[in-house]
Amino acid sequence: MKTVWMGLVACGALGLAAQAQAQTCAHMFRNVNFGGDGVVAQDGDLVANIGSRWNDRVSSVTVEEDCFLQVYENVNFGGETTVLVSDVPDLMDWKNRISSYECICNSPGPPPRR
Ligand SMILES: [Ca+2]
Repeated sequence: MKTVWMGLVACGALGLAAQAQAQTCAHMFRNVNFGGDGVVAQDGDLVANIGSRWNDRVSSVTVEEDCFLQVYENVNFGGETTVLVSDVPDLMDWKNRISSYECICNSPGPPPRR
């Protein structure tokens, strides 16, 4: 009796390689000039409530290349909103105000405004 091996192993390896790895989209920091502790936004994050630890406490942000960070004044993407496309060492008007956000990379444009 003969044993025949097919290419099943090769197919499995290709499937794993195609699995996209989460990409960092932006960092938000407690203090200006990227100081204090921070929270990381991943590509594709849609966060309706930044949480009590961070609500109205973000003071500066860094945004990765080819990424957009859209921030909102209120939870559930409410109130005023703005799109950040590069590092901001002092959010000024937006300091201690962000309550929800979305972050997206390698998109032809910023996320649609709600
Ligand atoms: Ca707020």
